[in-house]
Amino acid sequence: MNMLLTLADAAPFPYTFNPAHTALVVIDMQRDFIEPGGFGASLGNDATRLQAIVPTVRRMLDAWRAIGGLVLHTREAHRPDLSDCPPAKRLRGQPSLRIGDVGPMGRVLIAGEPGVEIIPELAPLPGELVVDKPGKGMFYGTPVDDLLRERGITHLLFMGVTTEVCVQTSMREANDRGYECLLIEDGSASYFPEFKAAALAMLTAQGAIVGWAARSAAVIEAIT
Ligand code: C5J
Repeated sequence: MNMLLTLADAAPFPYTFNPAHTALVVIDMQRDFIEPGGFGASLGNDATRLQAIVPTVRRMLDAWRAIGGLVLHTREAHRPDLSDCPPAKRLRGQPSLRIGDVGPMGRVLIAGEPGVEIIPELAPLPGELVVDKPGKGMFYGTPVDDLLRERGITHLLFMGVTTEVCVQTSMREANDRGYECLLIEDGSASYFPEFKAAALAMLTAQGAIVGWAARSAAVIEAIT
């Protein structure tokens, strides 16, 4: 679909994008964050909180795939030898399982382990981009910028988890690189609802200082 579309109800003001130059970004919808027994749960979080957005993310993905739009999935994942995991990240806090430890879904946040996989309902399709990232943001230590620029992508629509950590960090990194970013608010979740609300307010404040926000229904209506 190669045409300019406008989401009139986006916050803080209408957002215009051309799907041909826009990627739908799905951040870290991995078993390690979404399912009990993974990294998210090992930090003391209620992983079921994140499951609520799965049908919305799937609906948005289906609509975007139907118009042939580019999809980028990210996974927070480290090398098996942990050479890309700073000790400060591994040793922070008092989780019951640290990155690299063996848990119910294999080694926590290690590439290739079952827990790192994207949940089956949202599994990437052939031709979609899948990028492992060692940090919270999707640009740090990854080829994401090149992958997007060589495909002519200028606009990014974000979904995924968690809103205030990996989604917000990725959106801020993208904004600094000149991408026009929008958060699909009901396609993103946090273990802490109040953090999601605060992130949404921060991102869109001061005239879209980081970007825009809109609901999935508005995006789906615009593209169908
Ligand atoms: C976290 C993420 N919360 N994907 N990762 O550690 O947001």
